[in-house]
Amino acid sequence: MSLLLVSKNRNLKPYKEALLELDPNLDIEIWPGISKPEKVQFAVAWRHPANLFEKFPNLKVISSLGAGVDHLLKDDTIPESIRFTRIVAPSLSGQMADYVLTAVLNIIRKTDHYIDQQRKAVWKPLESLKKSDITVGVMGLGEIGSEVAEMLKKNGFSVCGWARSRKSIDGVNCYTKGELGAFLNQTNIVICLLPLTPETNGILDLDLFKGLKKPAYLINVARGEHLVQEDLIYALDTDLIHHATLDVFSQEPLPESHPFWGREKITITPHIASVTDPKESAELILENYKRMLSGMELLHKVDREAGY
Ligand code: NDP
Ligand code: OXD
Repeated sequence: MSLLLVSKNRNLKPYKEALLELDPNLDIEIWPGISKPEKVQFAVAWRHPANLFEKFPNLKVISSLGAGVDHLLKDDTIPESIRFTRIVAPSLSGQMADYVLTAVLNIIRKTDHYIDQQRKAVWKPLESLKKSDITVGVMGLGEIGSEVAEMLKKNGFSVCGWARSRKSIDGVNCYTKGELGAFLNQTNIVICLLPLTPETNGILDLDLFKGLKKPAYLINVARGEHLVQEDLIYALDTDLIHHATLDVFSQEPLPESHPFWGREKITITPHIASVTDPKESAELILENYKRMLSGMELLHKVDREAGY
């Protein structure tokens, strides 16, 4: 029995080391150097090569190496019988909460304007937005979004949230899927923390931007495909949206020629809002590996039908 680690863009050695530290007897293969594909029953994947999983006749479970599973779900060569799990970990939510709080504070304290003014040697105090005048809205109140909403509330913001089902989070105004309009009407700074599914693909479009309370701002930390890129540029040019903070893009790395790079009203980070920690993930992966081997219920299973 062996465990396979596969990624086209992540260094997997720290994950292998963390797993072996927990159990030195584990048999771990790292793609592409796989010696015995028939022994692989459990795989851990992040951006895997196309058709890879067809080569493992005894594969039973694939764990995403992150919170998102869209990279697995879009591969229709993976048989229905293979179960998917994902990483749900305190440090993933914690890092995301820090990133979002930083981005929200940068917006209300106009940090980008001051950075620009410094480059031009301009000394000009600007009026900050008051916390009391701003509502932050979180789209997606799952493992990460709910923690982000709670943390914003603790930091003195008015917070509302939107999810498929009704949520109850202390002090947070929660809306359900059919109440998107009411959620947007309340929201100045919208944060996307939805999973990427056929329903949420392209959800950050001109209609959504028009529905936001003004002044309006966007923070997208979920997936690039949530955003209709030309709608964002139009919304920024027409002041429907004042500023966008983007950590995720439909093409990563974002190509050098992409129009987002040159935009003053866009802040770009390279998909670093929240990154899985090898030690923390290794514990979860090993737990699920043992559960699979002993026929027990897996942790953090993905509903392949719902898409998250
Ligand atoms: P969860 O699966 O725990 O939560 C998803 C939330 O979205 C749930 O509240 C769910 O509602 C809601 N949702 C799903 N579909 C819809 C819909 N059609 N309409 C309204 N609400 C919907 O995900 P996580 O919190 O763990 O992660 C969220 C996403 O964050 C990931 O999928 C990933 O894309 C992104 N991410 C980005 C990172 C980065 O570094 N930029 C790092 C980690 C994650 P309900 O609760 O009712 O089911
Ligand atoms: C994740 C991510 O889904 O890094 O964990 O985006």
